Amino acid sequence: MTLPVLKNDRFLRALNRESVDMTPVWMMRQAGRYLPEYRASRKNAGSFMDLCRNAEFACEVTLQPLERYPLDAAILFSDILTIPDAMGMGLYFEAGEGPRFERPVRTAKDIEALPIPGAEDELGYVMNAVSTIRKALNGRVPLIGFAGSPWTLATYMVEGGSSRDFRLLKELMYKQPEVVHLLLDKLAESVTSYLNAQIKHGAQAIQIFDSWGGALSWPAYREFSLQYMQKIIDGLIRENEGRKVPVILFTKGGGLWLEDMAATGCDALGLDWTISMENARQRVGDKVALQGNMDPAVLYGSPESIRKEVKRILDDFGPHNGHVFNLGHGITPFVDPEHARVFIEAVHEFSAR
Ligand code: 1CP
Repeated sequence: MTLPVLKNDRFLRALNRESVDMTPVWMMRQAGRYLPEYRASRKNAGSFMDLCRNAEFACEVTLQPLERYPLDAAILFSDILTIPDAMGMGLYFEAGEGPRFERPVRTAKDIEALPIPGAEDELGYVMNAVSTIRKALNGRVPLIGFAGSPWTLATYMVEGGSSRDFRLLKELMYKQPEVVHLLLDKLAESVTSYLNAQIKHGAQAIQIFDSWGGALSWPAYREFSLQYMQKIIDGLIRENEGRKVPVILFTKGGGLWLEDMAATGCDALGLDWTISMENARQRVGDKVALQGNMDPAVLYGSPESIRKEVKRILDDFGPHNGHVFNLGHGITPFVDPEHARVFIEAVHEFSAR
């Protein structure tokens, strides 16, 4: 089967630090609860995991933000917790409380018993979604595949759900580091095969979400998060369909560690809003592209204040190649969809060469 040519490739070009006609933009969590059409699809599907497990529904919600806005990339609709779910941990969502696991893992015995899930078997529904979305996109924009970092997945698996302080995982890390390494090793292997399967099914770029790596000390970040993301990057398929498959590494709160993140061989770093784009570019801009970095809370402001902040960030990055505009973390359910439009259109308007 011959694939349609990519009509808009400025996202992939920017990740390769090539010239673009305007700065590409997408939003983390762009398909989600701030969109009324998403809430309707979720109701039709029955639950969040039903949306993920059904390729037609996953495709429908992936495309919803692209129907509304001139976004430059689509991101697979799924979740980072599909892997621990496929390991048999019993993922469920309590209304308004986020993800939970029926059987958290807290001992060496628990962790030894965890299987490495088959990317084409237990996780085959995700690959189905990737193929279905890629086909429906028909070359409109590139499709991003993703996974959580081993450290970030481990926080949910040990704590049993979301956490503020990661007390149980950190306690285990300082008392029995070898047990945590056993878990992270299994996760790195699972994530690598999962991401490679996404690439084979049509993902054209990959983002690794290390949402909670920033909660670690500098040495602990290297030992318990970065090391395992490095392993994943070393094992990923880097070229497919005759084109490079860029890898974006996003550690929220990782601004102090950019040099080491860039040394992993990734193609781009995702930045949160705590760092200046200019500073980040001077430190690592000859090695990797940069993605970011507007505070999602700016979208609560007025259209004028949103436009002003977009302009500031573009100026902060300056007239160089290698910028993908994004929020510094996911868009929240409370954002007015019209404000997301103002944001996306302002990026294109102010950056048009
Ligand atoms: O409808 C609902 O109530 C479910 C809300 C929801 C959604 C829309 C969850 C549960 N996951 C998702 C989709 C999702 N999750 C995507 C889809 C693609 C897109 O971006 O449009 C992606 C990339 C994720 C990734 C994800 N899930 C992360 C990493 C990114 C981040 O925000 O830091 C994390 C930490 C999760 C766990 C998770 N799943 C769902 C929620 C509400 C959470 C976060 C819980 C927490 O804050 O601890």
